[in-house]
Order: sequence, then C-alpha cells, then structure tokens
Amino acid sequence: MTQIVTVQTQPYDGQAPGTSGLRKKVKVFQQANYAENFIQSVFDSVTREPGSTLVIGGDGRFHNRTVIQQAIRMAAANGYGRVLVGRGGILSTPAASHVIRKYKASGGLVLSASHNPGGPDEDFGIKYNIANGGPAPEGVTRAIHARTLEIDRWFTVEARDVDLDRIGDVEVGAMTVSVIDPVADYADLMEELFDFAAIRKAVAGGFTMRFDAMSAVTGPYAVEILENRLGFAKGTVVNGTPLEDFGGHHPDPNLIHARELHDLMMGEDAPDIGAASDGDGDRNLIIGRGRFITPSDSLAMLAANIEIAPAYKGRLAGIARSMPTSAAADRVAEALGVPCFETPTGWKFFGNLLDAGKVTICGEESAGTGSDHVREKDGLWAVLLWLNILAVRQIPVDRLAREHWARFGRNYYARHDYEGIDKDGADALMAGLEDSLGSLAGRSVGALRVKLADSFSYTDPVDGSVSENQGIRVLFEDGSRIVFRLSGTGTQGATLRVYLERYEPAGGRLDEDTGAMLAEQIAAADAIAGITRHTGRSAPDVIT
Ligand code: VG1
Ligand code: CO
Repeated sequence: MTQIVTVQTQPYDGQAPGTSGLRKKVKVFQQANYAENFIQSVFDSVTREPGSTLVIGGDGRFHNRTVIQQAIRMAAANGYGRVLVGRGGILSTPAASHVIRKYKASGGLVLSASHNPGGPDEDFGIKYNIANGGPAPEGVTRAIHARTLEIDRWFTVEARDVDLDRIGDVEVGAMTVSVIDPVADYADLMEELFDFAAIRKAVAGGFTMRFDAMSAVTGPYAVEILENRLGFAKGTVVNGTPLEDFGGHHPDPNLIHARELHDLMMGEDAPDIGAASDGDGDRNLIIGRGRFITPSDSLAMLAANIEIAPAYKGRLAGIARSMPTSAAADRVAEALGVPCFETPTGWKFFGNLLDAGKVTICGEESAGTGSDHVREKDGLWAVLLWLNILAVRQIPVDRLAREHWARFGRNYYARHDYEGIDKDGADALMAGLEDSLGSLAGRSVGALRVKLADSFSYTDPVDGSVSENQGIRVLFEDGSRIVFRLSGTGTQGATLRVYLERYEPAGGRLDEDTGAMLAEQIAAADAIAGITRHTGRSAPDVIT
C-alpha cells in the first residue's frame, strides 16, 4: 500500500477560474500550497470513477514542469488509476482535448495562461477539462471555486519526479504514469479530417506558407504536420521551439504581436498564406498575401466552405459564435439554411452545443476557431482547413475573401483593448453603462441612433443553465453595434474590451479601410461609456 500523505493548508482568496481557468502571476502560483489547493479543489469537486485516467499537459511555459510533478503525485494520492502526460510536459490545448477523448479519460489538467507572457515574473495558469475534452462548464468551475474557499488539506504521495522526457510507463504509488508523444495522436487526427493529398499536391505545385509558432507550444505540431507530412519546405515553421518565456514575447497571434508575419505578408516576398498560433495552440491568425482575415470573417469563410474538407462533407449542422464575434457567420448560416447560436465569451459555452450535435463549427473574434473534432478551439486545425479549401478551390486568400463579401456582404469589425487599467475605473465604467441601459434606447450619438441596449444573458439550449452579465450590447438603428466587456483572463488590473461592428451589404462599399468605416462607432463608444474619463486613456493599447 502506498502511503498517502495529508498536508494541512488554508484557503487562498481569488482562486475563481476566469474565462479560461485560473490565471495568475507565477509568483502567486509559487506560494506554498497555492497550486496544490487549486488542484485538490478540482479533485474534490469533479465526477470520476476510482481508477480513472487523468490527462496532464501544458504549453511549456516557466513553472510547467514543477506543477506537473506535483499534480502527478496528487493524482496518485487521489485515486486516479492512470495519468497520461505529454513528453516534456507538453500538450497543446486542442491536443489535450483530443487525448482526453481518445483515451476516455475522466478529465485533464491543462497548464497554460495561453496568450499571456511567460517567465518567472509573468503568468501561469491551470484549467480543468471534463470528460468530453472541453473546458469545465460554469457549474463545475463554481463548485471548484467554492471548494477553494474551504479547503483545509491536500493529498499527495512520496515519490520521485517522473522523467518527463522519456516516453513510457512508470509507477507512482499505485498509479501508472504514461509519458506519451504529444504530437502523434493529434497529427493523425488532422490527417483523418483533411485532404492531405490535395494540400501536398498544391505544395508540390509551388504553394508556399509561413507559420509563426511564436516560440510556443505549436512548434513541434506544426513542424510534424506542415513540414514532415505536407511537404512544406524546411523553415516554413518559424520560432518553432517552445521556450519557457516565449522568447520574451507575448505569444498572442494578432497584428501587434505577430507584426513580423504581417509585414512579410504585406510585402513583395509574401508566401501564399501566413499563419500563427498562440501560447497553448488554440488560437489562429490567418493572413493571405496582401490580405488580413479577421477571425470573425475567418469563421464565416470557413463555415461557408467547410464541406470541402472530407470529414465535414454533408454534415454542417449549425454554426456557433460568441456574442462579441461579428455576425458574418450568421449570414452564412442563413444562406445555407442551418441554425446559428450566439453564446457568451469562452469556449466552455460551445461544449453542450457540440455534444448535442447542434453545431459543427464554432468561433470567437479573439482568433479562436474549432469544430466537433475536439472540444477546444484549435489553431492548427483552422490553418489546415484554410489550406484544404485553398488547395481544392485553387484560389488565393484575397480572392476568396472578396468573393465571400460579394455574396454575403462584409461585417467591418475591430476590437479595442484597454489593458492594465485601474480596476475601480473599469468597474465604474461598466456600472455606469448598466445604469444607463434604460435610457439609451432612442438616444442619438453623432449620426447614430440607439435601437436597443442590454446586458447579454444566455440560456443554454441544451441544459437550460443561465449565464448573466456577459457584456453590454448597444445596437444602433443602422444595424451597427458596440459591445463592452471586461476581460476574464488578465492577471493585472483590468482590461476593457470594446467590440465595434458595422455591416455593409453585398454591392456596397466592400473594400474600405476598417478604421475609417468604424469611425462613428468608435466615437460613439467613448460618448456612451466615457472611456477616457474612466480609464485615463485616450487610445486603446491593442486594436485587432
Ligand atoms: C479571451 C477571449 C476569449 C477567449 C479567452 C480564452 O477572454 O476574449 O474569446 O475564449 O480569452 O482564450 P477574455 O475574458 O480575456 O476576453 V485563450 O487562447 O487565452 O485560452
Ligand atoms: Co490560447
């Protein structure tokens, strides 16, 4: 019998999971019992059979290996029968989702703070995924949080660290730990979904790309799939080695943090397509030669063409998007005669719709796209779907986009982020907006007239659960829209996100500058919310 060690502890405040798990500074996680309290609270709260399997993996950031070793010992003491862990402690978020599903695990711990920077002074995170492979829904995260507030002990076993760099099985207490290849299962799944032969043919015919892995987790996946299996030239994947601090950068695939890729794609030497992914591999950035594709447009364009990919032929059941994501996908759903669902921000809200077969593809404006192949957003999956479509249709990204807008119209769209602002100012801004909800309708702001303003509330069509206060929406009579919400993934102060959108119908002004097209909405956002007054900022930090 393995000796189970009980360690006394006291609760920490502030262990409520946010949009995507618990994210804090590494220094916070390094406090005695901090990670252990949270992990034990997960084990105390979630449903599982004795002897069940737990998947553990992370994005390779600083502190990953330390927490993995502790989590393994704790799993052994908490009655798990087996732990599957990626070699080197690596598993991208979508790969972890796939491994959970494939090996019928009862759940998984995904150690990541995603696009947040890494390193001793930066961010770390822990997220729990349930047996369907997806992020724990709110009912589960609430239970975990409640448990963190009363926890007084955690369980572990005395055992040496597992050699995470050697594939194979070892025993920890009465539990088996299998160190697995983090890439193979995922790469095989991608090969089942897409027409690799068609993509290989296009590559052989001169189709080129650059993939920027941003020194984060997708490097090994991208090298195996793009270079080894699809035949793209060596060097197609740049920044392909996962680093503990992501080379000092933000592994956030947007036009600010993936500037180099953007500049390449706008220049003379641009390859046919440029793509990037984030810290944990669930986001994607798509840029064609001379043409940036917004994530909202990408969702719509992929949905319109998804049946080109073998695994999706004849089975687009529906589309889901998060509320702040543009309505471009709605137009596609309408034209194709399939339902479109609008959920709160965060992938956990797509899980029920995917499980119930109500939707096949989902997306968020924050560069997340995915399908029913796993229960997470999936960066490389989106890139491969783009490649499959381009290879079969033999069309450049720019022309595909223009043809799409000519058919469906164009949703000009931007998100303005005010990062690291004072929490009190951010709360006052949101409170002010809530107070004004009753009086906004009918008000004129510049040339715009407010048609409706509300606080978004979502009733899950599958289990009936209700999620309130998911962002303030201001809809104008001309069909344009502003959404305000506070980020739930930051670790410092508050981040205000302002989402701006305006629709231009087919036949309208389809090739204009986004900033110019949204000028009225941008001015209205400040007039309605008092952004400068509350935040002290006259311009956003990041525009995507
Ligand atoms: C952000 C995005 C949201 C996404 C979440 C997790 O959340 O807006 O769309 O699901 O990050 O993505 P928030 O609360 O900061 O707006 V990831 O790639 O950081 O796991
Ligand atoms: Co991510």
